[in-house]
Amino acid sequence: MAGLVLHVNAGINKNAHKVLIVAEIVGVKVDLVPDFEMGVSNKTPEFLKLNPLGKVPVLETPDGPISESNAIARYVANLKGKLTGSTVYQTALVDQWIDFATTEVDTSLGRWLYPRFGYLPYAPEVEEHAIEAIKRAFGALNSYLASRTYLVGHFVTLADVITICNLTWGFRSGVFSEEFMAPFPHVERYFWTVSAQPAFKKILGEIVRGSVELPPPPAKGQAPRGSQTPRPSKAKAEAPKPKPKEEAPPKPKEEAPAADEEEAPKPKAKNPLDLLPPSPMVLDDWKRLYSNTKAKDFAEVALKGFWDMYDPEGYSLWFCDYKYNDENTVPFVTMNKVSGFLQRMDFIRKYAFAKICILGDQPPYKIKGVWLFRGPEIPQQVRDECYDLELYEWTKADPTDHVHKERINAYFEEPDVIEGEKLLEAKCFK
Ligand SMILES: N[C@@H](CCC(=O)N[C@@H](CS)C(=O)NCC(=O)O)C(=O)O
Repeated sequence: MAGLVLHVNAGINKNAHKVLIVAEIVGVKVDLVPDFEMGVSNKTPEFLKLNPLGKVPVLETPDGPISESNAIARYVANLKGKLTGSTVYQTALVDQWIDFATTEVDTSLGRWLYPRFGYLPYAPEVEEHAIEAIKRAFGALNSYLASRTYLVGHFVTLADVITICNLTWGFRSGVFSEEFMAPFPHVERYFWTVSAQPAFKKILGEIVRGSVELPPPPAKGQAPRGSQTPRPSKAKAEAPKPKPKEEAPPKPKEEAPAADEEEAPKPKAKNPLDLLPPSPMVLDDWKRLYSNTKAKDFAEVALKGFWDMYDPEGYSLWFCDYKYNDENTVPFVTMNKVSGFLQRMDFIRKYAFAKICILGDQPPYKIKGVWLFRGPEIPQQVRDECYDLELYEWTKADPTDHVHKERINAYFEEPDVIEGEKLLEAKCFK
């Protein structure tokens, strides 16, 4: 068949993501219009012929255009006869959950978020009503998901794709905080497990939960938005609003930045860490040794190699201990926290190595780790850029201290038990 062309700038547009995830799962090729510019491309006479409303996404098909993201996603799924249920009843259930995700969740989430993003006027009573409506919807969804992995049957359906996409901005923005989601653990688990599946991850990227609720915009007559203090989540009272690119708000009225625009490299200034006196230790050599050493040889080869090459003048080692371990009651949520932290440290990868361990055989799980940084201190840019630092207790390690050295060795080597606690998971930053 002739090609399918999607008019949208897919960047962070959840409606485009619905279509692209379905295309990925069922194996249908969907091309994006190159250089689509929101506010320009969707206002041309040619575009208005495809959708007189001037809204995206629109899919051009050999039979004609289709608008409305749910309908487009359903069309792509139907091309392969997949994802929409295998019996009349299942098909109805898929439709039921799509309507639920659209009318019971998405509409209310929009009323909650869009005033905060500045796209709609703010009215406290509208927000209050929207939050109550989401709680009611989540209450029902939570009971339903208590014994289920997916919304319909035992596999992903179109209902899951649309529901996950509709939920993403609640998590990315932080309004679906751990505190807000606490009464809905099955919705929480459903979101993180389904969104981590390969087709979802490929299109949505790594989702990081915003840890600070966005400030409510001022009602009429109040101080302007910039003068308001963000409302922090309970667990991280001091944490400033995180800045990862993925957490930019969606732009319903204008163009979402294209993926390539978002990733455009900034002009490179000299990193202050490059101005430190040269060190004989080459971090990449250690990272290679770490990665290439077999587990059985780890102590004799990798650990010995590390201490042989470690340069205490040019590098420093730091223990980090999570301050709020009592929050870590669900293993995968705890792991997501660590993944988010390491993701936010990506910019320092060239100058750092770390091993973070999740310990314990029952909740609350402990997060402990060790960082190796270029230079004698935790780099200032890390202190400035990564709000996670405040969530950890930092102690400079003294490798001449036997206890410190053994602790570092254990984190690097990952034995089954560390400091008397079962090692649940270890994550390496290299
Ligand atoms: N219900 C529509 C919503 C489409 C929509 O609101 N699109 C926004 C971008 S996310 C848009 O095109 N806005 C431009 C405008 O309002 O002029 C769908 O699911 O596709």
